[in-house]
Amino acid sequence: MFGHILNFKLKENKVFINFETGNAIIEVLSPSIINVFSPLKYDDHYSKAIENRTIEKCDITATNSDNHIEIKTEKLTVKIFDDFKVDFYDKMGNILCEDYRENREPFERRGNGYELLEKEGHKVDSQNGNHKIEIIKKMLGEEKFYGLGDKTGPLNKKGYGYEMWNTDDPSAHLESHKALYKSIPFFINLRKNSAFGIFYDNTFKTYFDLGKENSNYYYFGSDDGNLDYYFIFGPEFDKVITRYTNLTGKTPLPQMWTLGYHQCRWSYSPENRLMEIAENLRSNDIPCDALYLDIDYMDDYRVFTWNRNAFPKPQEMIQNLKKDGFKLVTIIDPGVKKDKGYSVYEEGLKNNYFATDKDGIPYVNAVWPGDSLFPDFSDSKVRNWWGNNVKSLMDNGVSGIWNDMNEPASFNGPLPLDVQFKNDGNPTDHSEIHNVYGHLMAKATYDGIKNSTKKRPFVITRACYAGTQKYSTGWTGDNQSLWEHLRMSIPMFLNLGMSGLAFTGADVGGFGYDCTAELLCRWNQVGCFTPLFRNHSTAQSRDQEPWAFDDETLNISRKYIKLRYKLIPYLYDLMWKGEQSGLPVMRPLVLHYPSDENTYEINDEFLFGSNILVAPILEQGKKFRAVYLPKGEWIDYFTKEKFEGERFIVKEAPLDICPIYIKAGSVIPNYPDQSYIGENKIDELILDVYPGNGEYLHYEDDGESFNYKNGEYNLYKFTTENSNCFSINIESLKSNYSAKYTSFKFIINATNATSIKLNDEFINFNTDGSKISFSIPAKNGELKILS
Ligand code: MIG
Repeated sequence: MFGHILNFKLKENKVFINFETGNAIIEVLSPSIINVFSPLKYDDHYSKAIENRTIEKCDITATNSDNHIEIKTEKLTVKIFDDFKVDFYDKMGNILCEDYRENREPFERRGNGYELLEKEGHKVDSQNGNHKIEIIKKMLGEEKFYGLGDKTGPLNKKGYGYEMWNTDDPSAHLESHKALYKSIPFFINLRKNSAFGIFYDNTFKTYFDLGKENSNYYYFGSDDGNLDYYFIFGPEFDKVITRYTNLTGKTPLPQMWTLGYHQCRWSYSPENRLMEIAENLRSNDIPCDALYLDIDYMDDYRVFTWNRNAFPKPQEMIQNLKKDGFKLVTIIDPGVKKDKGYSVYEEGLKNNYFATDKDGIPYVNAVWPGDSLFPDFSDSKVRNWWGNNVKSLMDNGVSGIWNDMNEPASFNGPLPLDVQFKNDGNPTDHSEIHNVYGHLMAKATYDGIKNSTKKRPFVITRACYAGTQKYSTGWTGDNQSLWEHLRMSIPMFLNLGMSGLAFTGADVGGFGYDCTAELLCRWNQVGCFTPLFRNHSTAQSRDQEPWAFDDETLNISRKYIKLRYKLIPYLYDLMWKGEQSGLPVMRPLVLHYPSDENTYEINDEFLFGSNILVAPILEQGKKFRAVYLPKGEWIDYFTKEKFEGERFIVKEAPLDICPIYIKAGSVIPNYPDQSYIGENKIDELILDVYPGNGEYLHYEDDGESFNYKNGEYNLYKFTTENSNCFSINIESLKSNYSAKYTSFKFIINATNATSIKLNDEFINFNTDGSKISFSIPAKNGELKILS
């Protein structure tokens, strides 16, 4: 590619290299993060994913070896050869990642009748062509690949090829789909207990092939943009995610209510239908925090308007819903109806806020409102304007915004690649903006909500790029009421989580097609552990609310929605911890057990944090399944049976049972029953304890404001130890939020006690089968369970 190395120079944290026909920069962002860059299109990064490019000061050397340049940090050695071949070694000299020196050699597709097949309507997969930028890495053996956002198919992406081009494909999502709504060009490579990640920060259409066309190498590439990727070393698996999110941002702590159950449908309209849903939720004793308005609440699909026939007094209606504990979330599409006199259109037009064709004429395509214009979210002025429009909805009392159709989707064919965007002074076209269109719309929405409410914004978006997690949650788009889609959602969530998006969810029950009673039961059992827990379905599909089938379905749905509410403080803790670590809520087993090969390909189980393992039933009629338990002792959540890990067990799971296991040594904070978050002030925190050795941090704050950023929160540490007797140490690490718990109610599972001491004084307790329980003031102390 670049010819011979001519010379190089180390300046601060960068090594500038001149080749015969190109130049490059190797930049050390930290001892474990190296940026490999060549300004093929632009002189700088202009990253849409990385907002705070922080450089960690560290020791760097760059020396000339006979045929290469050698750059060393405390953790890595990077060797750069002629033709800009780059190899990475750990400090012991083990190869981690090596550029492939041969040419690509794709397998051959044999057979005739290519045209006929296509004519007959078959999708014929063509070979990925050659690309202007191609980074080809040698397959060293035993690699597993994870990440890449919302791609379909199994957890481990080895042997598959994908594209990054945000796509709204209304057909049923299959393993063969190359792209869906999100483009997150980041993957993790795990080999022999040593992991690294690669983030290819390029927003043009991008290709990933992880050993599909040839098992000797894997590659990524694109036809435009810069050569710009980050090598992110672990070697620990979880550190790769932490470091990737140090670059692209963490999923922030949300308002607590957003973690409740959400009920949605296309569409709850008019107002009395919405109110009927609200009443049904309460009368059926289904806890719920959020209701949604899909596109029909608008006046003829004009964004930021209300259909006053269906919703005559939105503000009053929203206030009434709030009295009953419901928040309202409204959908917003990017397309602005081309319509004289409509203020959003007129204002956008006057200020040149819309994307244009090459002649500067606003580009028109059809979406729900008919002919529409597309806001140029690449421009900060437009984002501010959009944010102010969002503010008008928030001022009406709306609590969150749901961004749809922001790939962007369009009815009259896709937006041409030469549609023009202003891009804050670096004008460019759709080929560069497409994959960040939804990302930038989410940013505009986040900022608009934050400015108007001063609370933690709640945004849901369909299209994403790397880093969208800073602004928005993501849902997986138009799935269908198919068992296959329930099954597929699990590796999808896990890979999204490893790609930085900790707050995701799928339409529970399935969007397209008609749900069945059994499918809804099993889907709620998964939804219970999905950070975004929203039941949603399309227009014309059968009703899919928990009461829409029969009593059994209602009871089972209620059981798991209530379990979710019980686990809210645990989930909230995970979000708070995730804001620092970047670790997702739903985790593949490999994330915590990367040296256990049995975990590498588990597609149908996941960890909810590190303490809870969920092994849902994902097939119709199935009443049992094999469950893999990793190292350690695990306790069946419902039966309290104990199991030693590192083995498979068979678990019976009638329709009302989702197999759940708690790691010994866990302290799981629980809330009492509530119909919505904040219904009651929680004075007594319940601590569900599973004896063993462990440590747990519990976080408490006001659940909505940014005051926690100024230290207004409480932090409790629970340390459990199982030696002579089982003991729990309670320690307050921080105590700056004043409305705090007054007492702790401990439930200690799978334990017998003759007596219990708190700081050496005997206390009263109840015994119930193999469980004991007692309440104590919420203070520091040492508990001893004596048996
Ligand atoms: O063309 O707003 O994915 O959740 O209900 C369909 C109507 C547009 C697609 C979204 C879906 C939403 C629907 N939307």
